[in-house]
Amino acid sequence: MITLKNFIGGELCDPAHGNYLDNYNPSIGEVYAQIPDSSQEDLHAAVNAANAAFPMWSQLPIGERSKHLMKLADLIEANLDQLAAAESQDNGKPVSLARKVDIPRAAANFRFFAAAIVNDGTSAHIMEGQAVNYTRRAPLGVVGCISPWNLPLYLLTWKIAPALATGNCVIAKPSEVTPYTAHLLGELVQEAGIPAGVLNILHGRGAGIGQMLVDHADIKAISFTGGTSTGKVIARSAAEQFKKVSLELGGKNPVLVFDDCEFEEAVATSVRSAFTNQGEICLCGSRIFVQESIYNEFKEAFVSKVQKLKVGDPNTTVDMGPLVSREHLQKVKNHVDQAKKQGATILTGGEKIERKGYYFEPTVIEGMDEYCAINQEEVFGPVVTLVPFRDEADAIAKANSTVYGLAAVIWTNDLKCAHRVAHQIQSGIIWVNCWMLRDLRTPFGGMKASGVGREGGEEALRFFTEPQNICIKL
Ligand code: TXE
Repeated sequence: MITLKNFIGGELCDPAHGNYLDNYNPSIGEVYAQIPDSSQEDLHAAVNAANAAFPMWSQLPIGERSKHLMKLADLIEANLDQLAAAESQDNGKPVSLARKVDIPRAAANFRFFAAAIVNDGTSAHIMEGQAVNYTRRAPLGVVGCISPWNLPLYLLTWKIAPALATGNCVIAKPSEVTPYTAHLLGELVQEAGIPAGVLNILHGRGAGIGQMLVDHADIKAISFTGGTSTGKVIARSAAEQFKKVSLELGGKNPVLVFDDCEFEEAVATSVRSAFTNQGEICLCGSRIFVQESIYNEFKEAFVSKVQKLKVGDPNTTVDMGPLVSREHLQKVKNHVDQAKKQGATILTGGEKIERKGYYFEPTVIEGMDEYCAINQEEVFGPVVTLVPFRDEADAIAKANSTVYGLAAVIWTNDLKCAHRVAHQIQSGIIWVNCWMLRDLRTPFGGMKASGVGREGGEEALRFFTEPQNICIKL
């Protein structure tokens, strides 16, 4: 049994009250670790450490801050094997995916923002003959970063990296469902020689330590990724103190397949965009709309590919591991059962896999219109629907028919159609003839119930700083 620790003031420490939560390995459904159930005392210690570190960290020359973060990126890469194994054990994702995507991306997050700050400038507005205005961008102080369980280290570092790079000190709260790599990150921060108190990591429940973090008066901003309903609670709490919030929430992303697309590529990538990471990525395309003229052909090719997906022990060569938790497995099953009751046709899958652990079959559903629950509610699992559409206008209406607006995929060889459709889809991210092709400089985030604000590149550097205009009379 592993006992994880909080990371406060540069030290790995036990929770003040000595309370712990069970942490499960989803591939076997057994407890393998105890994690701190942190309390106000732990939060106070972390806030004190962060406040004490802030003057030094925020005034460090940017070249020095950048070097610290580069060192951390190097250490993440050097510990790829251990981190990937931990991520897979904690979350259930195939270890091959963690090695290829999660851990390299965590290193890339630090490297990207470490480079960004040394290349960043600021703006000046000159009033000829009268005055010069320049914009100073100051760090906010101590900020909170709260992350979910689906891409644990990837998303935690996506927040921590820009926050630290811009000179803030951070209190991070990883998901209580997948805390292991955050614990290991604390060890690497020590090894990298990042000054004590600059990054603090508190484990525990969302409604417990998570909410305390949001409510603490010394926390100047909250960057959150997670469920839409949690986002609402956080936005409400933060509004009381006029705290800055960045919210990356759920999605119900449409994939539009036009009849002039590269067929094979559209089929293969749509399988990947539906089932990568067991469908537990906010960017997964869970509603596939296919033009009537190629609907049957697409369905046949798609289902046949899905049936070849290998599901099993994430330590072996598989396409999908187990879902993250027993509760989540049940939630996914309930969504599918409800769709069945409402008349859905299950083209493949639809059931739990009878074995130890939380496995669910890759599932393809048809026969439900865009307003049915299965096409409206975020399932966040290996479940995708197929729906035919008539023409461009119909495709756009169907794509926009949910409260969400995170990502969309368009498959067509008609460039004009791609632009026209992209401009009318209410989504923060549009991929044309590709999926998950990420450039860290681009704005990342959603419209409508998928979020508030954007992460990535300049957007993140702006979020974690306060602009101050300084006007000097000539
Ligand atoms: O998310 P939560 P969960 C969706 C997906 C999933 C659902 C719930 O549909 O089924 O959300 O997942 C912390 N104050 N996404 O339960 O609860 C919590 O401890 C402060 C979409 O994991 O939103 C965790 O660290 N913090 C998503 C983080 O918030 C609170 C990724 C996310 O937990 C808190 C994951 C509170 N009151 C799930 N309550 C995406 N868009 O990527 C919880 N937390």
